[in-house]
Amino acid sequence: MTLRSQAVDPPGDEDGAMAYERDGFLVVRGLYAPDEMAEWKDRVKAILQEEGNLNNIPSGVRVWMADKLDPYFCERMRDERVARILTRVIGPNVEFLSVKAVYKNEHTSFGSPWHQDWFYWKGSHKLSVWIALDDATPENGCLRLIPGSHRRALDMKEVDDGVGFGRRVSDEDLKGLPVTTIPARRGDAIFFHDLMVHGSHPNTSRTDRWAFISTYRDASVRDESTVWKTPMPVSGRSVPIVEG
Ligand SMILES: O=C(O)CCC(=O)C(=O)O
Repeated sequence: MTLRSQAVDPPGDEDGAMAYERDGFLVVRGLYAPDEMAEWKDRVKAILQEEGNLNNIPSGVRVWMADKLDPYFCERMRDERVARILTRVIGPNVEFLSVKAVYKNEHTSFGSPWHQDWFYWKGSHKLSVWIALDDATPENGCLRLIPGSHRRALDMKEVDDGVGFGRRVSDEDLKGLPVTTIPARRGDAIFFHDLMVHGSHPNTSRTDRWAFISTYRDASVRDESTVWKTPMPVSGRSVPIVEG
């Protein structure tokens, strides 16, 4: 599998926002520098190690709410590079909600199953950014998604097999729909809608595949979701939080 080796500029305002609206996702190559991703990965590994969670979480997923996040990352989840794209796609008022590390390695080599994130939080629609901390390929578990699937909520099935993602879309419901696999270089970012049906390939490579997924919302829209109590501003102003 050949990956694009060169970072490309993010699409212009119109192109990026239109592609997101049409497809439900937007790939921005080289949003962050590869060296920086190595630093993020070292840092998040050290945090997980200190918590005792590095090899302890069977799903390989650890979530931090904005106010509980290491200040180093909190700053980077809201910096100019990402804010520039978020304000094009979401609008002038944006809040940062949370971030998760998703780590696939020899202990957590399964792919993330097909799901729509919205069922985990409901309320107003959110946008997440999947950031490659390692090069990601079909062999080591890169993201896959179904373009255009953000237009409707599908049936989610409750599943408990011990690896997280308790609400999933069944393969049956996806029959005949086009699947896009998105290999990524370290520092590439995939912006996607919370109704986007997505998952990842299993990691059969025995090498690491780490990603960060940060989540944002339009801060000018009332949100009935009770998941987030402490959003942080990225841009513009916010409506008061709805008490849950
Ligand atoms: O395996 C992955 O990186 C995808 C994780 C994912 O889809 C999620 O956490 O919502």
